Amino acid sequence: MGYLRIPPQSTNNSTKKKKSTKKQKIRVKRKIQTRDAKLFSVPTRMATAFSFAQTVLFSKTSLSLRTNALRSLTFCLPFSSSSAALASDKPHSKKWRQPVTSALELGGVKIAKDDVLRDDPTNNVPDTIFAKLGMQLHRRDQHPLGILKNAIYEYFDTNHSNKFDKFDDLCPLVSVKENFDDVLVPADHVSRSYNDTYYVDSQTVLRCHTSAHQAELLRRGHTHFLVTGDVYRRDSIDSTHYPVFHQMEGVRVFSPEDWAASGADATSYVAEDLKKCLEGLARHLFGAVEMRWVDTYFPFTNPSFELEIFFQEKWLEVLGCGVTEQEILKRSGKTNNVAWAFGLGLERLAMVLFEIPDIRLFWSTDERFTSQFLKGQLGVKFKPYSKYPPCYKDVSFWISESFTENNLCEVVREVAGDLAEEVQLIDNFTNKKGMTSHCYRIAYRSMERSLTDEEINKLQGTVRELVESKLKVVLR
Ligand code: FA5
Ligand code: MG
Repeated sequence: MGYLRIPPQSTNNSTKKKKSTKKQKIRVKRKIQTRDAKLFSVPTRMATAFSFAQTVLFSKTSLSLRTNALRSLTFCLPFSSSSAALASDKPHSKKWRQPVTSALELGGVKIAKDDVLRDDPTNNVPDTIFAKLGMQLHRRDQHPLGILKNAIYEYFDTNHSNKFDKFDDLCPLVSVKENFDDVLVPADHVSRSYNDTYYVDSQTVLRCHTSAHQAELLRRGHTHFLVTGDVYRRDSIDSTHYPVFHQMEGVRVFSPEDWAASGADATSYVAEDLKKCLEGLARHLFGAVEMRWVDTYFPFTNPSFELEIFFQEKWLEVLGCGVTEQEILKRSGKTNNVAWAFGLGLERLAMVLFEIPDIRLFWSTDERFTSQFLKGQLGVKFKPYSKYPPCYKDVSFWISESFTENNLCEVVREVAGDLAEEVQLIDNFTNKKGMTSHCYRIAYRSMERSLTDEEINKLQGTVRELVESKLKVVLR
């Protein structure tokens, strides 16, 4: 247990230094804007900080669309996940969508593409997202996410004598009730907006967190469980944010006899157990790594915490957790119990564990990536096979009232797919007439090949057109 680490400034070279100062300035704003900070949580960065000073060595090889959140995703036909296939130079509109062949079968119900990409005014799911539905990276034993999931299972099985029930194929299409109401997300909470969540129709969403399954599993009588799955969010573009990522939810329900002998009140007992459990998990996975707890807010837990790990010269948020709100337990008939819950960001943990520098890599089908990971092998560090040069393009415009950064990122992703590496606000001012101008820098970079000028110019041209037509902004 220790000290609050202040991330050092980059000192590599003068160009870098200049860039990082600028970045830092912007990052303050972005931190406020990014989903991590705003979706469910509002971190109060006043946390207890700690680090694992000693290295602990572990040897380990070593649809009805709207029905039941527990419907499982039984199989899916293979979709192409290559960025080239996802990149489109056509505008973002249902008419222009690239055909994604095939259908899914979810919990025994066939889901056609049109069931998810509906002609409903509330539908904001693009093709690129539909193409990821059912990929289930977390169920592949040779994929970093599958390897990580299995390692976490191993930790819980060992420390809790196989008590945790595991679910990893629950359908990602859930009702608004399951995703939000059942976990007490207020009616006016930002996470419910079309700007932040993918809606299939006004009552159905692509789950934006695995907490969507908490209430139903509790109602079904589960008291110890882990739910792993793909989750979907409209979000910013950078190396640690992707619109589809994976979470693992953990819930443990305690009974009065669990805390009675401790002398502590139930909430403190459970909060302490939660932190110990997650610190133990971190040691199991990482051995020595610098971490800190941050107090935060979630609608479904109180108190609430986030765990951050120092990675690539920054604090990286890897999970949210807390003591479950009593109302959630009450609704599932557990009036005498207290529980903890957590939601791990699997990509974030895997990035630290395998030293994977960019979240897009998890979707790579390039053999140079996939061949580096083997079932059960946690100790592997990813060896970058190449670094192709990025290409930066700026776009400036007068924003409209309805402009949001997430909408811009959605346009960029639609056009450039995984070639979009980062979208960053680099200039922001308001003139005397009250008009606000934003300038965004888009970094294009392929992880697999060099991009040509012609290709980038074409992408940027399409981005500019769509930004103007779809986002109702005036290009400068
Ligand atoms: C949640 O989603 C809560 N449901 C977690 C929770 C569960 C809290 C149970 C309390 C009890 P949050 O929005 O902070 O919280 O996301 C959890 C983790 O998902 C983050 O810590 C981060 O590791 C990861 N994450 C969030 N957004 C992204 C993204 N766009 N790309 C990759 N990982 C992300
Ligand atoms: Mg968060």
